[in-house]
Order: sequence, then C-alpha cells, then structure tokens
Amino acid sequence: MTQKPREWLREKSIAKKILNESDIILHVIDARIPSDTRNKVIEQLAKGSNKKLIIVLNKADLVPEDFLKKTVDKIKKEYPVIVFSAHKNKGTKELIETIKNLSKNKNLIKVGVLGYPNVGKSSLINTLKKKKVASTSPKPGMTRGEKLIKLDKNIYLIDTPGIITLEFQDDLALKGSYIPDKLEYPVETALKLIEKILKTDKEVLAKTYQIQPKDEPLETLEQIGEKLNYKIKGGEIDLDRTAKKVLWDWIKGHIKAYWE
Ligand SMILES: Nc1nc2c(ncn2[C@@H]2O[C@H](COP(=O)(O)OP(=O)(O)OP(=O)(O)O)[C@@H](O)[C@H]2O)c(=O)[nH]1
Ligand SMILES: [Mg+2]
Repeated sequence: MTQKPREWLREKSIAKKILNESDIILHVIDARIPSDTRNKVIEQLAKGSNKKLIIVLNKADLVPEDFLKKTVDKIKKEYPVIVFSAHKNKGTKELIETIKNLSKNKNLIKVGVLGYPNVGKSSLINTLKKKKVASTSPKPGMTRGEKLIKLDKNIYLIDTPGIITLEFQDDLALKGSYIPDKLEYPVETALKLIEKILKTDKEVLAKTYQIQPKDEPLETLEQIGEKLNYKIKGGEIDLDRTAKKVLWDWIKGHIKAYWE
C-alpha cells in the first residue's frame, strides 16, 4: 500500500493556514470512533499556536448515551467538548454559546472547522446556519477549497477539506475518510473492520445483515456476501464487492458499531 507524503504535507499546510486565520478551532470528530478520529496534527498545531480548540463529537445520533458520556468525561480533561448531531440538530445552542463565550470582547471572530474527511464538518455548518450553505456527501473528500460562511453579525465559520495525517489508506478508510472504491485491497480493509466489530459487538453485524456471525472475519465476510447474493461467475462469492459494500455501510452509519 502506498503512502502519499506529498499529499499529506499539503493537508498539513492547509491545517496551518486555517489555524493562522482562525480565532477558534472546532475540531470535529466522529462520536462512533472518537480516539481514531482525533487528528493529532490539528491538536498539535492548535497547541503550538495557542488557539482555542473545541472538540465537537458529531454523529452523536449513532451511539448510545452512556458511550457519549464516557467519551465526554475523557476528553473534557483536555478540551471543551460538545455532543453534537448535525442530523438531529443536537448541541447547536451549546456550541454557539461556547463560541460566543470564548470570543468575548472581540469584534470579529473566525471559527475554523477542521477534522478528518467525512466527519461531518460541512453538515455541522449547515445545521448551525439552519440552511444548506455547504456541500455535503457520504463520499469522503467532498469539500475542496476553504469556504467562509457568515453565521452571525460578527462570527464567521470556515469550512475546510478534511485533514489527513500520514496514515495508510486502509486506516483512513476505517475512519470513513477514504473512498472504499479507491482502495487497492478492499477485502483486507473490510476484514480489519469486521475483526474490530466482532471484538466490540458481534450482534451489530447480526442485525445489519441478518446473519449469525462467525468468530473469523473472512468467514463472516463470506456470510455477508452470501446473504447479499453478491456472486461472480461460477457461483463464487464476490468478496471484493462485498468488502466495498461493508465499508460503505460503515461510512454511512448503517452498521451501528462504535469503539473508544
Ligand atoms: N448519522 C449522522 N450522519 C451525519 C451527521 N453529520 C454528517 N453526517 C453524514 O456524514 C457524511 C459526511 O458529511 P459531510 O458534512 O459532507 O462531512 P465533511 O466532514 O464535510 O466531509 P469532507 O468535506 O469530505 O471532508 C454525510 O453522509 C452526512 O450526511 C450526523 O450528525 N449524524
Ligand atoms: Mg465537507
């Protein structure tokens, strides 16, 4: 699997630029996988430049309350944290209040919205704005350039492309930040995901695909392919197609798994 250091450096420079321009950073993470989607580059750069950073746990509608509470308790030791759901309009008031409190006595505030691709940065902006002003998509990499959006008379939000760090493509795909169809070995990545889910909560796969999952990821992937009737010539299961489907189901929130 190939790394793309040059691409990564470009992302890092975008993060730096947004940080310079912003008074406050909203670091948007996926509430289903809070540790995996905390972007170290963003946090390091924010610390280095003394910018205020708020962690927004988006997609809170996809996880249970007790898991959210546990995550909040952990993160709040380091950063202010807001439980948010762009889909359910949850946390809007609290987030706007937090931004206003942090920006007291300032005439004009710029809030940079940063995070991995596909965590819901643009959706969050639309929810705050109560209007579709930023383009969104289940496909990671939707937002290209940065975009300035006026929220209030003195508050501007900056929508940004997702910031990736130097990671393998399949690790990014597990975070929902890489398009499954572009993976060289989608089966390998889907097996990693299934392994993780079998360890955390096997029932999730049983519910999503109406199967009795085995303990072995490959057997489980085969069961899913069988159930979906994804076959190639000769009746063999189309593992590639099944793997991509599983990865898309994960990205789209159809598989209700989560982990610390
Ligand atoms: N369930 C759920 N899905 C969400 C939520 N917020 C966003 N999504 C979905 O997540 C996907 C990505 O949303 P975007 O707002 O485009 O994410 P982004 O971070 O701007 O993505 P890039 O521009 O590609 O970096 C879309 O399919 C959204 O519908 C949420 O609160 N709950
Ligand atoms: Mg976007």
